[in-house]
Amino acid sequence: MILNEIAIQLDLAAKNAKAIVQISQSERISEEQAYEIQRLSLEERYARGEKFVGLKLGFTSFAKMEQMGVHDMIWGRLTDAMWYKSGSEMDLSAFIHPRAEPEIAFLLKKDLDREISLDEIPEYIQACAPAIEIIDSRYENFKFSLEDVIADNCSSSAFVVGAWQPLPTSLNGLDIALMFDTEVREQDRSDAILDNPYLSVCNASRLAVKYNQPFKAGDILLAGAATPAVFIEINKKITAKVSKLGSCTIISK
Ligand code: OOG
Ligand code: MG
Repeated sequence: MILNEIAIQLDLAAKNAKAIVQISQSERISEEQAYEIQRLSLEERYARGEKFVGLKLGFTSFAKMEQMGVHDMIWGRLTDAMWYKSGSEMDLSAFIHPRAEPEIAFLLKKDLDREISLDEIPEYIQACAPAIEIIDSRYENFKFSLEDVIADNCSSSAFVVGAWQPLPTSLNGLDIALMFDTEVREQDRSDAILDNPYLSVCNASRLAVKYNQPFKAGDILLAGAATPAVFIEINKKITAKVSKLGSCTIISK
C-alpha cells in the first residue's frame, strides 16, 4: 500500500473518531516510512487550515514505555486545532478512546535549527508550564507497534497548557499528578521524564533536525508523560498539577 493511502486512512480515522486496524497487521513498514506517513497525514490537516504549533515527545518515561510495551522515544506534531484553553470543555464524542497524561510544556524563544545541549536551554527556551496531553490512538483497542504509533502521529489528539512560568534552574524533584475531580489518578516525580525533563528539549532539537521539521520561536514542546495515561471518563474535571509550576485543567463532556 502506498504511504499516502495509509496517511489518509489515519487522518480520516482521527477526523471521524473511528478506529482502524493496525497497519502492522497487513503491512511491514520501517520507522522511516512511519514518520513519512505521519508527515503526509499532517499535510491533510494543514490542507484543512490547521497550523503546526509544536512537537511532542512520547515514551520519555519508563512508566509510559512499560504501559504501551514499546522501547523507544517517539515524536509527533501538534496543531492549533488540538490546543484547548485551560478550563475549557472537551466533547468526548470527537475522540475514540481518549486518555489523559500529565506533562510539562516548553515555549521556544529562538528557532531550534540544530541539536542543543543542556547549558544552551536558557538561550532557546522562554518558559515552561504544566500541561495535559490527550492521546487517542486511532487503532482498535489502543494497541500498536512502534511503527504503527509513529505513523498515527504518536496518538496526538489534544493538549492543554497552563500559565507559562519562568524557567527554574532545575526541573528535577517536582511532583507531577493527574487528577480527575479531587482524586489523584496517577502521580510521579518529574525525574521520571528522561531523568531530567530539560533533556526533552535537547532530544526534540535533535529529532527536529534529523527529520527536517522546522521548530521555531513561539512553538511549543510537550516533554512526554511522567506517568501512565488514564482513560478519560465523562463529566470529570481533569487536572495536571506540577509542584512549583502550578496546574491546568480540562472538563470532559
Ligand atoms: C503514544 C503517545 C505517548 C507520551 O507522553 O509518552 C505519549 C501512546 O501512548 O499512545 O504521548
Ligand atoms: Mg504525551
